[in-house]
Amino acid sequence: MPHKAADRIRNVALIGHRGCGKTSLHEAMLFEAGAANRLGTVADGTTVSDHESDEQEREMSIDVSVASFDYDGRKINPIDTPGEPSFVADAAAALRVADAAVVVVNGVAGVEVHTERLWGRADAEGLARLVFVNMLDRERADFFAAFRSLKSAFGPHVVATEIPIGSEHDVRGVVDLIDLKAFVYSGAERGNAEEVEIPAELRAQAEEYREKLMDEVAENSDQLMERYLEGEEIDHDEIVGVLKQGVTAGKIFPVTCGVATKNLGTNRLLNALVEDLPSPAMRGAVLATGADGEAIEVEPDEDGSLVAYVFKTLADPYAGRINLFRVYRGTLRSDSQSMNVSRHQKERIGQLGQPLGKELAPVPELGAGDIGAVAKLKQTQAGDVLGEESGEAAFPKLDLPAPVMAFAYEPKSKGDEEKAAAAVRRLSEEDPTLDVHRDAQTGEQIIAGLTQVHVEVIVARMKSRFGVDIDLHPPRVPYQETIRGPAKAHARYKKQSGGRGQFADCKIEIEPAEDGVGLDFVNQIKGASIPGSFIPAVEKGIAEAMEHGTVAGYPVKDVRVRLVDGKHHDVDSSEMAFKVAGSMAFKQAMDEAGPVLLEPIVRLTVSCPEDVVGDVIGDLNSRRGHPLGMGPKGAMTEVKADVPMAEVLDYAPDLRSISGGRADFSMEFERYEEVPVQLTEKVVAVAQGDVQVSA
Ligand SMILES: Nc1nc2c(ncn2[C@@H]2O[C@H](COP(=O)(O)OP(=O)(O)O)[C@@H](O)[C@H]2O)c(=O)[nH]1
Ligand SMILES: [Mg+2]
Repeated sequence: MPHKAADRIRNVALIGHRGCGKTSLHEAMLFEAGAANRLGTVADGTTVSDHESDEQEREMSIDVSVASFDYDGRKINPIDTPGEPSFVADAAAALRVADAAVVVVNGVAGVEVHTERLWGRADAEGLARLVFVNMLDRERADFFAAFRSLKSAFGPHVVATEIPIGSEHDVRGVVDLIDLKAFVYSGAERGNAEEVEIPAELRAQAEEYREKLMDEVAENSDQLMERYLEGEEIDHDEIVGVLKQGVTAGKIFPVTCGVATKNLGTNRLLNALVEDLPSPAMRGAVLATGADGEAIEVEPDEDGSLVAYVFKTLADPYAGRINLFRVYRGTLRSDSQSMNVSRHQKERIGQLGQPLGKELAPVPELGAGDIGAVAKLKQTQAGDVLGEESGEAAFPKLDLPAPVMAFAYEPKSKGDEEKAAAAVRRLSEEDPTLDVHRDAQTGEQIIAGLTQVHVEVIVARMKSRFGVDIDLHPPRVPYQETIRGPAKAHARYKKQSGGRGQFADCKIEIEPAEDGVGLDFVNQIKGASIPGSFIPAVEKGIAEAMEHGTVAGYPVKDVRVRLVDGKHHDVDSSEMAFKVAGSMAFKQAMDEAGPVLLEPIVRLTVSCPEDVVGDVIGDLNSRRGHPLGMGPKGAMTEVKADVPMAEVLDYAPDLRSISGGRADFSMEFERYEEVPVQLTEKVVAVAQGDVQVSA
């Protein structure tokens, strides 16, 4: 079996806010295309995509999931992604390897917070986007309201290619605006669509929306525009051809609709993937970095030298490590030799697989543009590139939030320490937003993730996959320190205790630097007051001093340090001495430079029933929260606020009791802010061990 050519493939990531129906739509596409022989449901835990036991229990996607199938002579690789922000790494990875995104929108709520966030990520990756307005059968679902929310969020080039027939429990089908044809659906079986006349009451509306569609399409071709304005009939293939060019260029965003759980509109979505979205060949070259750091273009040429990018690593306790990858250039073959060009390690490629959820069907080869899986590579992990020695290429790192929710942990049974450490290490291979380390100050083992849910999922996986039970301690707030003004310091380190002495002397000036800089070290030594070979030691001493600030021992961020002068001794000076002097000078200067404590602020989005909004906001105010506004979100009200992380470390049970369990929330790290003075003293006291924190 030869591989599919790059012009016959569609790689599409399903993205959207949690619960908008991505997994259900993924399932319906597989079912309609004949790749799954029943229509599984999220409630029963029977979908191809959510195959992990914890995904089924939580009724929520956690890992990216790929399924490949043939449809209309194409190979379609739809990638289901988690909408929950705790697992954004997988959504980001999917968007990296897709050529287009299917943006799924809840027909009741319209555009939600993470619809916008993920749209932005798709935009940054330069992807074509097509929208599917789902859940039109639900009470209060309104296609046109959702469509308006899409236009107001994403601009005038969002354009309907379909409108629904009927609404809420009475939704029956769709009108295709390109061909002006109507389809109704009965039951959820495969092939449930039947073409009918456009219902009389929808004719005028269909004409109106078709005109809007044609205006947008014509924008993308002068030649078509001219003929369209002259009133000429434009045929299907021509409209679709121009539409696809516009979609590929990110200049037009078609909106389709349906009901995933009733397989309503899925056949038309499959056709839209083929007709409206680009193949890897049409998308063309992607940008990467060459061996010498130069920008290179990687063309989807199946005969070129291999470039395959690994976008997800799964730590399966039985099958070992499984890597999901996309071939960008060349052809990867089963049972071949390859090279991990990111780590400069040879890799033996065993059996390649074509994924369908957790199943891998063996395939002999995968060509440029295609997506597949391979088990048991020795060194390779997500982010790495497989290639040939000659064809080195690297892709930019994914832009992911920092793991700020840090918990210390301990195994429940003594003696399980090694096992626990091995389990978290394996799980952190799967997840670039997980940080596991030993705290240098306290010696505790730390698991840090994006949110509490994120860390809870990891703890549950340690138990279910690796058989280790751990206890989490209350999370600790990752405070930081910085300075607010300039200062100077002069430090001399001198020891004369018989034998060879120690001598180093340096003068520094410090000042606040821009956000995200960390340490900006500037060497302004003129002449040889400090020999060049000792300068790195001074910088190292300063960097070490910055690991523990003078306010409460937290890491110091964003300081510019100029080394302006110093002295040395021909015999007694050493790197060691200059490191100590650098560190002493920094501590002195920091004390004089208006040092402050910074705390992380999270953005909290609470979705709750109207009648508890007052209580929710009152409670957030008492947590030093800064309300950002509220508004209706479908049947619920959404409240947003920026709140210090220290005040919401254990928010879930409190929100549950305020709302009687009817509210939901998510939080994401937003920025660092100065801790109010009266609270700084408390944090300092705790950090110095004078006060015990109670859980
Ligand atoms: N009524 C209705 N329910 C749906 C539809 N699509 C999904 N659901 C339900 O909505 C819930 C969330 O769906 P899911 O596919 O897990 O959403 P995801 O988080 O985007 O993957 C599940 O209980 C689905 O059964 C739909 O079109 N209509
Ligand atoms: Mg899902």
